Amino acid sequence: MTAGKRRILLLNKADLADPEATRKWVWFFQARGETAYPIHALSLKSKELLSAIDRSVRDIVEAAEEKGIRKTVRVMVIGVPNVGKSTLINRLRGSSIAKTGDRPGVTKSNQWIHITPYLDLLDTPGMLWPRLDDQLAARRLCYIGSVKDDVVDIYALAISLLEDLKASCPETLSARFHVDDQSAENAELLDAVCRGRGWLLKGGRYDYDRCCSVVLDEFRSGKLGRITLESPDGQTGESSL
Ligand SMILES: Nc1nc2c(ncn2[C@@H]2O[C@H](COP(=O)(O)OP(=O)(O)OP(=O)(O)O)[C@@H](O)[C@H]2O)c(=O)[nH]1
Ligand SMILES: [Mg+2]
Repeated sequence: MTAGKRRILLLNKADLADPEATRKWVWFFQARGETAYPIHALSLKSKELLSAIDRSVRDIVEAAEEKGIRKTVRVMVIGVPNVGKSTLINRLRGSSIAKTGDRPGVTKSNQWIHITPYLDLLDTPGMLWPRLDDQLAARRLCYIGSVKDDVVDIYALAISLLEDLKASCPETLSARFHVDDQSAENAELLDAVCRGRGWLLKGGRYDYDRCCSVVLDEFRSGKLGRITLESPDGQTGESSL
């Protein structure tokens, strides 16, 4: 979709990401001749981004102006579901014109939104690859809430997230979930978290539903720390999975 088109790369939800990993991603894109802007759409200062858009199309606008035409710049905002595309547009517009929500698939169709008299943004539904053969990438998209929870096995997803956390930031498991037995594996991790947080049902059974949804929610909302799932060098740092 972007072939032959100018693009501005935004790394949104930077407030949830490991700052060191974000820096590495910025260098990675810089080495490829592209500028990537880490942003926090909810508190973005619109001026900087509007200037970046302005800079990237100035030559086209000026060429048109020489012919006496005042061009309206039209920009498509694209990305995987739930990354904050509509939130960003609302922030730039200064009002809640685009529907947003804490789940994927909120924007259902394309919608042009006027930002300034000479800038329109197209809000688009989040897109995923038609097939994802890379199981690790698919799992990570599920962790971040880009895939609807009701089409995945939440139980298996929460277990694999806990396994990943145990491997890369075990202190999170003890600090947040009070799991002290680091030898727990697979489904035992859910038991350990239920015990640690006291999520028990009548009769002393573990409340797995609550456990799975809280583990995923706390990860997605940053309560488990600023975590980045992928680093450009493929390495995982202390606060990366
Ligand atoms: N922490 C954090 N949350 C954000 C940020 N930007 C957006 N959000 C939240 O992320 C959720 C998804 O935002 P949307 O703007 O609806 O995402 P979208 O990309 O338009 O999603 P779809 O339309 O479903 O593809 C909302 O709960 C937002 O409040 C950000 O920079 N940081
Ligand atoms: Mg949207």
